[in-house]
Amino acid sequence: MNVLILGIDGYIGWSLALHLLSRGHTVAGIDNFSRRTNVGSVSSDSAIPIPEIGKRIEACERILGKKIRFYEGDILNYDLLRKVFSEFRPESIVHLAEQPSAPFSMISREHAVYTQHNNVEGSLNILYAMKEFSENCHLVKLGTMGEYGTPNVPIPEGFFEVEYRGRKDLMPFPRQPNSMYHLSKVHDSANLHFACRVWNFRATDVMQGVVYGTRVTEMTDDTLLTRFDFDESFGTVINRYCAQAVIGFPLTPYGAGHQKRGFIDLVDSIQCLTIAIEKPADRAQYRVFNQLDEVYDITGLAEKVVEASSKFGLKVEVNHVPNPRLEKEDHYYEVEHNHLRELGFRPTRKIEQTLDIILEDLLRYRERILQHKDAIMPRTKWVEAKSPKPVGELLHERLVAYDGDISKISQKDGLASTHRLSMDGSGTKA
Ligand code: NAD
Ligand code: USQ
Repeated sequence: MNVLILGIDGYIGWSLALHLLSRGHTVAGIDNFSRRTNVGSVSSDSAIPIPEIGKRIEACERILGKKIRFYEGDILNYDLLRKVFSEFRPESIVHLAEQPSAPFSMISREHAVYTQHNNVEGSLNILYAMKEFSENCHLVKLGTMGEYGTPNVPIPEGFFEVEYRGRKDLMPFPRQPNSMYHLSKVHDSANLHFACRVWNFRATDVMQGVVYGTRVTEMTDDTLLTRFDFDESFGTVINRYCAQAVIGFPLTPYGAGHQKRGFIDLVDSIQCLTIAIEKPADRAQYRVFNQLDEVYDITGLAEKVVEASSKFGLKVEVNHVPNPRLEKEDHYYEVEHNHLRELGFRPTRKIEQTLDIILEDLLRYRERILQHKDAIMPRTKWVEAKSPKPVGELLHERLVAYDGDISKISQKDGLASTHRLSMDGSGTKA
């Protein structure tokens, strides 16, 4: 199959490219290297050195005997998309080319605007390029589990059955994201759903959990490895913990540390995306996959990393730091994730095995992590310390306290001037 990977130079994009090639697919990719630039802008670098794209492609040809067709450029440039779509004629597109960091999107107004502009306009351009050149092409779009937030009910795969005033319908599950980045993905999902409903597109919207790991099996040589970030913006929690452990830096659960998230090994993320590509959605089908393997509490994860590190003679401490983000720190979290399993997904290995592999890989690059250790501690705050709690957060707390009965929320709860939603959906002033 002709697969076009948008964001091929990235953490997941490069890993996916190597795996798809090994399965006999023809792969082309686009990248504007913004990930490299953005990580540089927060004074950090990939712990694992990654050659520039020409050398990566050369290594791929030399070591794996496979060719990648690469287009340098920005997917915000529609003329570039015209050229790529008309030359390569993709049958499947995997869209990973977005600004993926929540903290980066929260640094300033400019970072928020950049993130949403890059992500939302980029995705729209893809939809219009599909409309112009390949309506039958299947789009696999990376969304994120964070689109849903952390509601106090189980999270279904995109849709849930609602009964309201005696009538039933299948509706999109509410999205309550916690950062400007996660919010950009919600806008993308709405646009994708629209394209499937109105233009009969076929699309899979992947609500992926946090990915961890250093490699996939095709990375048989160091020049084929993918990037690995550990700074406060671009490092994700397990990868950060491992990098911290390797340099003897205390692990940094934020706040109370009972935040729960869905996680997936890089190898399994690639396995799932491959399944989505090889078993595409039907015409006019908007398919949503919750792509994760296990749910972990972030302090429990820190303990797992401490244990794994001890096998390498590393003595590691855990030091909870004030939470720079506004998020629930102790909450209910249940996620349905059956669709990919029904299509054949089976997790490759246990997290303990992967932690060993990550630590072994990172120990070789300890000096590179040390060079950028100042980029580890969180500095980007969601709100300044003195800001009052946002009304949405207060409202949620009260709803939980009153078993979801909004009518019991009284003026005493400090929501007197809040514009409340009554149960029949009309707005009422408290
Ligand atoms: P990444 O930043 O490493 O990869 C994205 C790539 O796209 C980068 O190489 C970047 O340079 C490129 N890119 C960004 N904007 C572009 C543009 N306008 N034009 C051309 N290229 C552009 O990120 P990743 O970790 O590989 O994530 C890939 C996708 O998966 C993202 O959409 C991210 O939101 C999503 N995701 C990631 C994770 C995770 O834990 N890594 C989890 C859930 C979802
Ligand atoms: N966290 C810590 N300590 C750290 C880093 C993070 O406690 O040192 C906490 C965060 O506060 C959060 C959780 O760990 O509660 C996850 O944070 P993260 O940085 O690993 O993940 P997140 O910001 O949600 O973003 C990452 C990717 C993003 C992807 C998302 C999937 O950067 O691209 O969309 O994971 S998900 O979280 O399911 O939405």
